[in-house]
Amino acid sequence: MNDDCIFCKIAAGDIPADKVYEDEEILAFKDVNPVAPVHVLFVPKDHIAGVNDLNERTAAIVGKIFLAAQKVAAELGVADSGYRIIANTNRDAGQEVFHIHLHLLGGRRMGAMG
Ligand code: DGP
Repeated sequence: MNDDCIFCKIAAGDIPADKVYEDEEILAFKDVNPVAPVHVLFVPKDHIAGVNDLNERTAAIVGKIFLAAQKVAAELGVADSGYRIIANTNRDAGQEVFHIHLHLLGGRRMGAMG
């Protein structure tokens, strides 16, 4: 737990969020500023600042998050229509919250990358 981290506080239950999935290691909740009809954030409960901070010990959480996202995409009805999973990393990608998270976006047609 990082005391200055908003997603650590959400994971600890200190700040409310609209949760859609939770297990021992992962929490998923609706993005406060959705850019698509389905916009869910997946975070590990343990603090990792971003993709650049993953290592051999912690990388497995990303696969687990993809499995959780697969489940949530099906539950929210976008598994067949399609969805996008994004991990913004540092300034050029516009990362705002430095607790690693994957965005699950779906429910509308999205343009090409870039
Ligand atoms: P980024 O770091 O750019 O990948 O995006 C962070 C996202 O987190 C952004 O879309 C807004 C969302 N967000 C920031 N603070 C909160 C919060 O307190 N609650 C929720 N549900 N979402 C948040």
